[in-house]
Amino acid sequence: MIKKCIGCGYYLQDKDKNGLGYVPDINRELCERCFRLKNYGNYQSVTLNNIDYKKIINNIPTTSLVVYVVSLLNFNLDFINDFNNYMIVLTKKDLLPKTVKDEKLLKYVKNKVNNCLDIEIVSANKNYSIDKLYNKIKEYGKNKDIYFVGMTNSGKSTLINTFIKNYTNETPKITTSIYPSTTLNKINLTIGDLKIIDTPGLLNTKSILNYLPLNEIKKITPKRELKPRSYQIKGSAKLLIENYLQINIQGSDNIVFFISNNLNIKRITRDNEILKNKYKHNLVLNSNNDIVIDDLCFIKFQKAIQVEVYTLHDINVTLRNNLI
Ligand SMILES: Nc1nc2c(ncn2[C@@H]2O[C@H](COP(=O)(O)OP(=O)(O)O)[C@@H](O)[C@H]2O)c(=O)[nH]1
Ligand SMILES: [Mg+2]
Repeated sequence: MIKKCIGCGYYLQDKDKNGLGYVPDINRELCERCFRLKNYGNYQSVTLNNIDYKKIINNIPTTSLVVYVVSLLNFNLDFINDFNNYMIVLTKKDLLPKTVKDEKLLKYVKNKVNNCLDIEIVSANKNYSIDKLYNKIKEYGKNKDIYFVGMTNSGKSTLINTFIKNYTNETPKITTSIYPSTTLNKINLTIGDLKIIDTPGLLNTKSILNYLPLNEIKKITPKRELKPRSYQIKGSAKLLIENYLQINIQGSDNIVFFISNNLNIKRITRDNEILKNKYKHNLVLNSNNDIVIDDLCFIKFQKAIQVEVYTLHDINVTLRNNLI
Protein backbone atom coordinates (compact mmCIF):
# COMPACT_ATOMS: atom_id res chain seq x y z
CA MET A 1 0.00 0.00 0.00
CA ILE A 2 1.25 3.51 -0.77
CA LYS A 3 1.69 5.40 2.48
CA LYS A 4 0.69 9.00 2.98
CA CYS A 5 2.49 11.57 5.13
CA ILE A 6 0.52 12.01 8.35
CA GLY A 7 1.33 15.73 8.36
CA CYS A 8 0.27 16.89 4.88
CA GLY A 9 -1.39 13.86 3.26
CA TYR A 10 1.09 13.68 0.33
CA TYR A 11 2.22 10.24 -0.90
CA LEU A 12 5.54 9.27 0.73
CA GLN A 13 8.50 8.44 -1.56
CA ASP A 14 12.25 7.92 -1.03
CA LYS A 15 13.47 8.48 -4.61
CA ASP A 16 13.35 12.20 -5.35
CA LYS A 17 14.99 14.37 -2.68
CA ASN A 18 13.49 17.56 -4.04
CA GLY A 19 10.06 16.11 -4.70
CA LEU A 20 7.04 16.35 -2.42
CA GLY A 21 6.52 13.50 0.02
CA TYR A 22 10.24 12.71 0.18
CA VAL A 23 11.48 10.69 3.19
CA PRO A 24 15.02 9.33 3.58
CA ASP A 25 13.53 6.23 5.21
CA ILE A 26 10.22 4.98 3.79
CA ASN A 27 9.23 3.61 7.20
CA ARG A 28 8.85 7.11 8.58
CA GLU A 29 5.40 8.62 8.78
CA LEU A 30 6.28 12.30 8.28
CA CYS A 31 7.76 13.72 5.03
CA GLU A 32 10.89 15.90 5.14
CA ARG A 33 8.93 19.03 4.32
CA CYS A 34 6.56 18.55 7.28
CA PHE A 35 9.46 17.50 9.51
CA ARG A 36 11.34 20.72 8.77
CA LEU A 37 8.24 22.86 9.11
CA LYS A 38 7.29 21.32 12.46
CA ASN A 39 10.72 21.26 13.99
CA TYR A 40 12.52 24.25 12.51
CA GLY A 41 9.74 26.42 11.07
CA ASN A 42 11.35 26.05 7.61
CA TYR A 43 8.75 26.33 4.91
CA GLN A 44 9.22 24.87 1.46
CA SER A 45 6.65 26.61 -0.69
CA VAL A 46 4.38 24.64 -2.96
CA THR A 47 2.01 25.88 -5.56
CA LEU A 48 -1.07 23.77 -5.49
CA ASN A 49 -3.64 24.61 -8.07
CA ASN A 50 -7.29 25.11 -7.45
CA ILE A 51 -8.19 22.64 -10.21
CA ASP A 52 -6.89 19.79 -8.04
CA TYR A 53 -8.74 21.12 -5.02
CA LYS A 54 -11.97 21.52 -6.98
CA LYS A 55 -11.61 17.86 -7.99
CA ILE A 56 -11.44 16.85 -4.33
CA ILE A 57 -14.47 19.01 -3.57
CA ASN A 58 -16.49 17.73 -6.53
CA ASN A 59 -15.83 14.14 -5.50
CA ILE A 60 -17.24 14.58 -2.00
CA PRO A 61 -20.16 12.12 -1.85
CA THR A 62 -23.48 13.91 -1.33
CA THR A 63 -24.11 11.67 1.69
CA SER A 64 -21.22 13.34 3.55
CA LEU A 65 -21.30 16.18 6.03
CA VAL A 66 -19.25 19.19 4.95
CA VAL A 67 -17.75 21.36 7.68
CA TYR A 68 -16.96 24.64 5.95
CA VAL A 69 -14.26 26.42 7.94
CA VAL A 70 -14.02 30.21 7.65
CA SER A 71 -11.39 32.39 9.28
CA LEU A 72 -13.02 35.34 11.00
CA LEU A 73 -10.16 37.47 9.71
CA ASN A 74 -11.14 36.80 6.10
CA PHE A 75 -14.76 35.90 6.12
CA ASN A 76 -14.38 34.28 2.74
CA LEU A 77 -17.60 32.44 1.83
CA ASP A 78 -16.92 32.46 -1.91
CA PHE A 79 -17.60 28.85 -2.79
CA ILE A 80 -20.03 27.93 -0.05
CA ASN A 81 -22.85 27.42 -2.52
CA ASP A 82 -21.10 24.37 -3.98
CA PHE A 83 -22.41 22.33 -1.04
CA ASN A 84 -25.70 20.87 0.15
CA ASN A 85 -25.25 19.19 3.48
CA TYR A 86 -22.96 21.62 5.27
CA MET A 87 -22.40 23.54 8.45
CA ILE A 88 -20.21 26.61 8.87
CA VAL A 89 -17.49 27.09 11.47
CA LEU A 90 -16.22 30.62 11.99
CA THR A 91 -12.85 30.22 13.65
CA LYS A 92 -9.98 32.33 15.08
CA LYS A 93 -12.48 34.18 17.27
CA ASP A 94 -9.59 35.00 19.64
CA LEU A 95 -8.18 37.41 17.03
CA LEU A 96 -11.24 39.65 16.80
CA PRO A 97 -11.65 42.40 19.40
CA LYS A 98 -13.71 41.21 22.37
CA THR A 99 -16.27 43.92 21.67
CA VAL A 100 -17.44 42.06 18.56
CA LYS A 101 -20.68 40.32 19.35
CA ASP A 102 -21.38 36.80 18.09
CA GLU A 103 -24.91 37.84 17.09
CA LYS A 104 -23.59 40.34 14.58
CA LEU A 105 -21.28 37.77 12.99
CA LEU A 106 -24.06 35.21 12.79
CA LYS A 107 -26.46 37.68 11.24
CA TYR A 108 -23.87 38.62 8.63
CA VAL A 109 -23.34 35.00 7.60
CA LYS A 110 -27.03 34.08 7.66
CA ASN A 111 -27.68 36.83 5.13
CA LYS A 112 -25.09 35.37 2.77
CA VAL A 113 -25.91 31.68 2.73
CA ASN A 114 -28.86 29.39 2.43
CA ASN A 115 -29.59 25.79 3.45
CA CYS A 116 -26.87 25.81 6.06
CA LEU A 117 -27.41 23.23 8.82
CA ASP A 118 -25.78 25.33 11.52
CA ILE A 119 -23.16 27.99 12.24
CA GLU A 120 -20.72 27.83 15.13
CA ILE A 121 -18.16 30.44 16.27
CA VAL A 122 -14.98 28.99 17.80
CA SER A 123 -11.33 29.50 18.56
CA ALA A 124 -9.10 26.45 18.28
CA ASN A 125 -6.24 28.29 19.97
CA LYS A 126 -8.30 29.25 23.02
CA ASN A 127 -10.47 26.12 23.00
CA TYR A 128 -13.52 28.36 22.81
CA SER A 129 -16.80 26.52 22.00
CA ILE A 130 -14.92 23.46 20.78
CA ASP A 131 -17.07 21.04 22.83
CA LYS A 132 -20.20 22.59 21.40
CA LEU A 133 -18.87 22.29 17.86
CA TYR A 134 -17.75 18.70 18.40
CA ASN A 135 -21.21 17.73 19.67
CA LYS A 136 -22.89 19.33 16.68
CA ILE A 137 -20.56 17.55 14.27
CA LYS A 138 -21.35 14.30 16.07
CA GLU A 139 -25.04 14.98 15.62
CA TYR A 140 -24.98 16.01 11.93
CA GLY A 141 -22.14 13.69 10.92
CA LYS A 142 -23.35 10.47 12.49
CA ASN A 143 -22.38 7.53 10.24
CA LYS A 144 -21.20 9.98 7.59
CA ASP A 145 -17.87 10.99 6.12
CA ILE A 146 -17.09 14.42 7.54
CA TYR A 147 -15.11 16.65 5.19
CA PHE A 148 -13.36 19.79 6.44
CA VAL A 149 -13.21 22.28 3.56
CA GLY A 150 -12.63 26.00 3.05
CA MET A 151 -9.89 28.39 2.01
CA THR A 152 -6.30 27.40 2.68
CA ASN A 153 -5.11 28.84 6.02
CA SER A 154 -8.65 29.13 7.37
CA GLY A 155 -7.73 26.82 10.27
CA LYS A 156 -9.09 23.41 9.22
CA SER A 157 -6.11 21.29 10.27
CA THR A 158 -5.72 23.17 13.56
CA LEU A 159 -9.36 22.44 14.42
CA ILE A 160 -8.96 18.74 13.69
CA ASN A 161 -5.76 18.65 15.77
CA THR A 162 -7.70 20.27 18.61
CA PHE A 163 -10.31 17.50 18.38
CA ILE A 164 -7.52 14.89 18.51
CA LYS A 165 -6.01 16.61 21.55
CA ASN A 166 -9.34 16.97 23.37
CA TYR A 167 -11.11 13.73 22.54
CA THR A 168 -8.46 11.03 21.97
CA ASN A 169 -5.31 9.78 23.68
CA GLU A 170 -3.27 10.48 20.57
CA THR A 171 -0.94 13.36 19.80
CA PRO A 172 -2.18 15.76 17.12
CA LYS A 173 -0.07 15.19 14.04
CA ILE A 174 -1.44 17.20 11.14
CA THR A 175 1.03 19.89 10.06
CA THR A 176 -0.31 23.43 10.41
CA SER A 177 1.39 26.73 9.62
CA ILE A 178 0.82 30.38 8.87
CA TYR A 179 1.69 29.73 5.21
CA PRO A 180 -0.83 28.73 2.53
CA SER A 181 -0.76 25.17 1.14
CA THR A 182 0.47 23.32 4.21
CA THR A 183 -1.94 20.41 3.79
CA LEU A 184 -1.34 18.86 0.36
CA ASN A 185 -3.88 16.09 0.02
CA LYS A 186 -6.84 14.50 1.76
CA ILE A 187 -6.02 13.14 5.23
CA ASN A 188 -8.39 10.50 6.65
CA LEU A 189 -8.68 10.22 10.41
CA THR A 190 -10.87 8.56 12.97
CA ILE A 191 -11.71 10.54 16.08
CA GLY A 192 -13.96 8.59 18.43
CA ASP A 193 -16.81 7.40 16.19
CA LEU A 194 -16.21 10.14 13.68
CA LYS A 195 -14.69 9.68 10.24
CA ILE A 196 -12.99 12.96 9.49
CA ILE A 197 -11.27 14.00 6.26
CA ASP A 198 -9.00 17.04 6.19
CA THR A 199 -8.46 18.72 2.81
CA PRO A 200 -5.89 21.22 1.48
CA GLY A 201 -8.22 24.18 0.92
CA LEU A 202 -8.82 26.61 -1.88
CA LEU A 203 -6.02 29.04 -2.66
CA ASN A 204 -6.96 32.71 -2.90
CA THR A 205 -4.99 33.84 -5.93
CA LYS A 206 -5.75 37.48 -5.10
CA SER A 207 -4.30 37.31 -1.60
CA ILE A 208 -1.25 39.31 -0.58
CA LEU A 209 0.13 36.07 0.93
CA ASN A 210 1.06 34.91 -2.57
CA TYR A 211 3.44 37.84 -3.02
CA LEU A 212 5.23 38.24 0.29
CA PRO A 213 8.43 36.60 1.52
CA LEU A 214 8.06 34.39 4.60
CA ASN A 215 9.25 36.98 7.13
CA GLU A 216 6.65 39.45 5.84
CA ILE A 217 3.91 36.80 6.04
CA LYS A 218 4.83 36.44 9.70
CA LYS A 219 4.58 40.17 10.15
CA ILE A 220 1.13 40.61 8.63
CA THR A 221 -0.37 37.57 10.42
CA PRO A 222 -1.86 38.68 13.75
CA LYS A 223 -1.01 36.53 16.73
CA ARG A 224 -3.29 38.07 19.28
CA GLU A 225 -6.47 40.10 19.52
CA LEU A 226 -6.54 42.92 16.98
CA LYS A 227 -6.53 46.36 18.52
CA PRO A 228 -8.76 48.69 16.53
CA ARG A 229 -6.75 51.69 15.29
CA SER A 230 -8.83 54.83 14.63
CA TYR A 231 -8.03 57.73 12.33
CA GLN A 232 -10.01 60.94 12.24
CA ILE A 233 -10.14 62.20 8.65
CA LYS A 234 -11.04 65.87 8.07
CA GLY A 235 -11.64 66.79 4.43
CA SER A 236 -9.01 64.49 2.98
CA ALA A 237 -6.09 62.31 3.95
CA LYS A 238 -3.50 59.91 2.60
CA LEU A 239 -2.47 56.92 4.69
CA LEU A 240 0.46 54.61 3.97
CA ILE A 241 0.55 51.08 5.38
CA GLU A 242 4.13 49.77 5.29
CA ASN A 243 5.03 49.80 1.61
CA TYR A 244 2.07 47.64 0.53
CA LEU A 245 -0.82 50.01 0.52
CA GLN A 246 -1.77 53.64 0.19
CA ILE A 247 -5.28 54.88 0.91
CA ASN A 248 -6.48 58.28 -0.31
CA ILE A 249 -9.71 59.47 1.25
CA GLN A 250 -11.82 62.43 0.11
CA GLY A 251 -14.24 63.49 2.85
CA SER A 252 -14.51 63.40 6.62
CA ASP A 253 -14.96 60.26 8.65
CA ASN A 254 -13.68 58.34 11.61
CA ILE A 255 -12.18 55.17 10.16
CA VAL A 256 -10.96 52.14 12.06
CA PHE A 257 -8.27 49.68 10.94
CA PHE A 258 -8.32 46.03 11.96
CA ILE A 259 -4.81 44.96 11.06
CA SER A 260 -1.83 43.17 12.61
CA ASN A 261 -0.40 45.27 15.44
CA ASN A 262 3.05 44.84 13.86
CA LEU A 263 2.22 46.95 10.83
CA ASN A 264 2.95 50.62 10.61
CA ILE A 265 0.31 53.09 9.40
CA LYS A 266 1.31 56.68 8.78
CA ARG A 267 -0.21 59.84 7.42
CA ILE A 268 1.58 61.17 4.35
CA THR A 269 1.21 64.36 2.35
CA ARG A 270 2.55 63.20 -1.04
CA ASP A 271 1.69 60.06 -3.00
CA ASN A 272 4.12 57.20 -2.62
CA GLU A 273 6.09 57.13 -5.88
CA ILE A 274 6.15 53.35 -6.24
CA LEU A 275 2.58 52.60 -5.25
CA LYS A 276 1.18 55.37 -7.41
CA ASN A 277 2.21 53.45 -10.53
CA LYS A 278 1.01 50.03 -9.43
CA TYR A 279 -2.58 48.85 -8.87
CA LYS A 280 -5.31 51.41 -8.32
CA HIS A 281 -8.74 50.59 -6.90
CA ASN A 282 -11.50 53.22 -6.97
CA LEU A 283 -14.14 52.57 -4.35
CA VAL A 284 -17.47 54.31 -3.79
CA LEU A 285 -18.62 53.50 -0.29
CA ASN A 286 -22.15 53.58 1.09
CA SER A 287 -22.52 54.56 4.70
CA ASN A 288 -21.35 51.71 6.94
CA ASN A 289 -19.01 49.85 4.58
CA ASP A 290 -15.81 47.98 5.30
CA ILE A 291 -12.95 47.90 2.84
CA VAL A 292 -11.57 44.37 2.92
CA ILE A 293 -8.07 43.45 1.78
CA ASP A 294 -7.82 39.67 1.92
CA ASP A 295 -5.38 38.32 4.52
CA LEU A 296 -4.14 41.83 5.36
CA CYS A 297 -6.85 43.91 6.99
CA PHE A 298 -10.31 45.37 6.98
CA ILE A 299 -11.09 49.02 7.48
CA LYS A 300 -14.36 50.25 8.87
CA PHE A 301 -15.87 53.43 7.36
CA GLN A 302 -19.08 55.06 8.51
CA LYS A 303 -19.84 57.69 5.88
CA ALA A 304 -20.69 57.45 2.20
CA ILE A 305 -17.35 58.49 0.80
CA GLN A 306 -14.92 58.00 -2.10
CA VAL A 307 -11.69 56.18 -1.52
CA GLU A 308 -8.72 55.30 -3.71
CA VAL A 309 -6.59 52.36 -2.70
CA TYR A 310 -3.17 51.76 -4.28
CA THR A 311 -1.61 48.34 -3.85
CA LEU A 312 1.82 47.03 -4.67
CA HIS A 313 0.45 43.70 -5.91
CA ASP A 314 -2.54 42.48 -7.90
CA ILE A 315 -4.75 41.71 -4.89
CA ASN A 316 -8.44 41.89 -3.96
CA VAL A 317 -9.77 45.12 -2.51
CA THR A 318 -13.51 44.77 -1.91
CA LEU A 319 -16.42 46.26 0.00
CA ARG A 320 -18.85 44.66 2.41
CA ASN A 321 -21.30 45.87 5.04
CA ASN A 322 -19.64 46.72 8.36
CA LEU A 323 -18.86 43.57 10.25
CA ILE A 324 -18.32 45.31 13.55
N1 LIG B 1 -5.21 32.87 16.56
C1 LIG B 1 -5.64 31.74 16.00
N2 LIG B 1 -4.95 31.18 15.00
C2 LIG B 1 -5.42 30.03 14.45
C3 LIG B 1 -6.59 29.39 14.93
N3 LIG B 1 -6.79 28.29 14.18
C4 LIG B 1 -5.75 28.23 13.30
N4 LIG B 1 -4.93 29.28 13.47
C5 LIG B 1 -3.70 29.59 12.71
O1 LIG B 1 -4.01 29.75 11.34
C6 LIG B 1 -2.96 29.25 10.52
C7 LIG B 1 -3.51 28.28 9.50
O2 LIG B 1 -4.01 27.15 10.17
P1 LIG B 1 -4.12 25.72 9.47
O3 LIG B 1 -4.84 24.83 10.42
O4 LIG B 1 -2.79 25.26 8.95
O5 LIG B 1 -5.08 26.10 8.24
P2 LIG B 1 -5.64 25.15 7.06
O6 LIG B 1 -4.83 25.51 5.85
O7 LIG B 1 -7.07 25.54 6.89
O8 LIG B 1 -5.47 23.75 7.50
C8 LIG B 1 -1.94 28.62 11.49
O9 LIG B 1 -0.91 29.56 11.71
C9 LIG B 1 -2.74 28.41 12.76
O10 LIG B 1 -1.96 28.45 13.92
C10 LIG B 1 -7.31 30.01 16.01
O11 LIG B 1 -8.35 29.55 16.49
N5 LIG B 1 -6.79 31.19 16.51
MG1 LIG C 1 -4.44 22.29 6.59
